[in-house]
Amino acid sequence: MGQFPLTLSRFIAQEQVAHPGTSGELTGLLTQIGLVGKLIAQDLRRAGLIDILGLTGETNVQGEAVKKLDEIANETFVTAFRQSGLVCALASEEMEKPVLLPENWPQAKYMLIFDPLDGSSNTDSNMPLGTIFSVVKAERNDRMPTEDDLVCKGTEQVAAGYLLYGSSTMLVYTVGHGVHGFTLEPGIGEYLLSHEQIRIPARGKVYAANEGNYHKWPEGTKRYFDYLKVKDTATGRPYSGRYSGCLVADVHRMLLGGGIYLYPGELDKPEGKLRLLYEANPLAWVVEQAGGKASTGTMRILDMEAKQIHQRVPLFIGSANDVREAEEFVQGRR
Ligand code: FDP
Repeated sequence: MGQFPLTLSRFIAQEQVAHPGTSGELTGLLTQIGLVGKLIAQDLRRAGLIDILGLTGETNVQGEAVKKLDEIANETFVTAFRQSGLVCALASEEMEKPVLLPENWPQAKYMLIFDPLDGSSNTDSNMPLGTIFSVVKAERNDRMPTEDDLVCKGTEQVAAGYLLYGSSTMLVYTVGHGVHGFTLEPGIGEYLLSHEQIRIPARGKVYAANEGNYHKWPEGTKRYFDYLKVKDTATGRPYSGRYSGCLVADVHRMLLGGGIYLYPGELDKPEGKLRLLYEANPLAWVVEQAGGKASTGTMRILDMEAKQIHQRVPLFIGSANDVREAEEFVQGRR
């Protein structure tokens, strides 16, 4: 037998020894996220058999139709974390207001912000889906956090990552010491280290975007897209287009192979579609920790001032040279 496989919990424990600042509470929290991921993955695997596909008939706070699986994934998170005693507040894409858990405070200092099921338009066609999470710390010791305390800048995150439900289930996370990926081994129900210290190539050959929106984009964004399709051997153009409709899956592809994912602002909707706190911020931190870059087109995502939980933001994320180049076009410097 080769090297003995390293489980998620063992790896986190080792990281804690190597970086003594990392708290034990955070270890429990990441393990619990892994457990929730297993429960969601199990539902997804059987979704076509147990009448949980399709819509609930409700509309969420973003005005989007809620899928049954969105609701199930959200409930799984809330139930698992309410009972765990590990966090004092939860906020998610599917809930207009955060769930505050005074019964867990002051023992639990962490707050979890998440998108329970990213790419939910993929649910009914057996395409990849994801979960995105961001962990922040309640800074005040003298009172229970409020909704405003969850609205933090990306630089304040203490852990972030995603679960990818693809041909295999993966958990990828950072606590600020690089990015590590674990693959769920279904036979033993454990996440095993499969991608240690991921580094994103400085330039890729792939772009991911919903190009159906091309005519809604500002001039600079359009010119960048046109540029990606022009032949040029030095920069490896034309790039290949690969868009799954699931942000997690597309960013994961970039993380491993390089390239750029874009959901730009539009002329009538300059703020774009994606959400800052539970989509852009956690993925930006993961990608930066792997050596990449994440930008609004004009500034670093992690430096964005957060004003509200469901705030939207344009996103350009991936290989550093690709994102830098996109910024030059968006800012009219090219
Ligand atoms: P979805 O609305 O299906 O949940 O989070 C939003 C997201 O998916 C991303 O996962 C995905 O990249 C993008 O929106 C898809 O939006 P379009 O359908 O507009 O392309």
